[in-house]
Amino acid sequence: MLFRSREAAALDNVNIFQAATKIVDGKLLTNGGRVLSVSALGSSFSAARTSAYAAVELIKFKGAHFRRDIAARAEKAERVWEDFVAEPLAVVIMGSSSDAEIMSGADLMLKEFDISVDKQVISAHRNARKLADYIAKAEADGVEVIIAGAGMSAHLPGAIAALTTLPVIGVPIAGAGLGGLDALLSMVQMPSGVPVAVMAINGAKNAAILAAEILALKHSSVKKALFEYRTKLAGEC
Ligand code: AIR
Repeated sequence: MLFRSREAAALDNVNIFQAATKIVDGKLLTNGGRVLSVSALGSSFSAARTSAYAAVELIKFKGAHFRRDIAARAEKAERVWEDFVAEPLAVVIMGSSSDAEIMSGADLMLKEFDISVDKQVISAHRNARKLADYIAKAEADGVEVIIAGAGMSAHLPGAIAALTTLPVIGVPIAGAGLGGLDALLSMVQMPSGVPVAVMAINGAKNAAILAAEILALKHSSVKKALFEYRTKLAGEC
């Protein structure tokens, strides 16, 4: 009677209600108006809406028409809300605001992979207590990887690694004087048992890519973004 309506009703989490119709002499009659309601469950508005409209697209009958904008506003609001509440998966910490320009390379790359990130300026030497408190909170909030950039006697990533078992990626920043070699050696020579993954001097972008590779083990959207990035890279050379 209603083309593929059984198939539509069989979709996961979809219910179809028929109303304002009656069968007379084997024919389905209506006075017009709404004759079917399709509802769907989902883990988000967006998922529910996609399921409901997948069912709607299957149902065909003469004179059928339907609204295409149901829950569209809720879906849009949900996207805004998701951006707002997204807990950071990664944090970028730098020893000084003078490191910000170099470390913005990490920020840009994390954005390209759509990874939510928190940024902090905390010096391991100037405010060790604040660093310890922040790392404890980040860990409790579900952060999964930490990028730390610092120059000179750059103990920031090592100090963070001492406070957590989360993976720590260090970025030695080139400062005046020793050109970053000081920071590189400070970071890379960690004692056995407390590693830091150290990037090249000023290698903030690679730090973000490595962070993405760690996150991609669990987060399929990051894995997809990384794959797309690598494909683009290959096309450029
Ligand atoms: N730094 C800050 N606290 C400890 C260290 N190692 C580093 C910063 C920055 C450099 O010292 O990461 O690269 C100079 O910092 P500032 O604030 O003097 O410009």
